[in-house]
Amino acid sequence: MGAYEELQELIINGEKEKVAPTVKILLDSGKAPMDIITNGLTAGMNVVGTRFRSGDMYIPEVMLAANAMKEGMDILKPLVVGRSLPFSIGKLVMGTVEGDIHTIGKSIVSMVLESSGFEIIDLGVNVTAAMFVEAVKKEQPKMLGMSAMLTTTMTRMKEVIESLKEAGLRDKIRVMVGGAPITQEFADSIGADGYAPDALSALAKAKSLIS
Ligand code: B1M
Repeated sequence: MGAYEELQELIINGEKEKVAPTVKILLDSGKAPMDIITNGLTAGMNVVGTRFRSGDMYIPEVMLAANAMKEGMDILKPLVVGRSLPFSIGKLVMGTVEGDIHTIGKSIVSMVLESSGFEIIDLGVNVTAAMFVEAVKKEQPKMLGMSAMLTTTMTRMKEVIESLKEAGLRDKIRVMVGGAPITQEFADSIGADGYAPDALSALAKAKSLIS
């Protein structure tokens, strides 16, 4: 089994205690932290998603997988974000929308943007439209990023954009959306400025939106 496959298996099986030693072996062998996140942790979580959808895995197993993923992220995040530039190229308020507690994708996007010089105000998960609006008023960011992982919560994004309009803030910031069920067509339909399918595209999109 290849080095990344071994880490994927640990995520799939939720073997949290073996994740840290395996990540350290990969780092020692010269693998880049972002490659370990993408080819090991995220690739494993994608298999979990497929098995969950087909009924081969259940919620408790998915939670174990998420905990195992967090174990790896705790080691790798400081290594990626540690390369942060000593200045901010733009402030971005980020959160997962109301009713949605999926945190992993949002955190990876935040981490990649932060490592490239963005200042991230992460509001966490289950963030209401009022909380987003309040944060935009207080922080005055260049951008707002919203993540949604459920078809039942993606509609909240439109509510947030409407609330920004009502508060007279919409034309002051750029809005980027993402998450598994989100598409470019959906982003256009709710009046978002940008959509990205993954963390690296989110970085490119964020840079182009604020330039
Ligand atoms: Co949930 N879940 N889950 N879950 N879960 C999904 C999303 C699902 C697709 C699984 C499936 O059926 N195959 C499905 C949604 C179906 C749908 O709506 N059509 C689902 C369901 C149904 C549910 C529950 C309703 C299950 C239940 O209770 N019956 C429940 C809902 C809870 C809630 O939020 N209210 C639930 C719960 C959970 C857990 C708590 C067990 C756990 C979350 C743990 C945590 O986050 N702390 C969980 C997990 C882990 C998943 C899957 C398996 C993996 C998600 C993940 O972390 N992926 C997921 C299946 C899947 O996505 N294939 C699933 C890895 C991550 C790196 O990718 O999040 O896509 P992702 O992020 C990517 C991109 O999307 C993008 O970049 C990221 C990095 O590359 N991106 C952005 C994300 N946000 C962005 C923002 C941007 C730009 C890009 O700009 C701002």
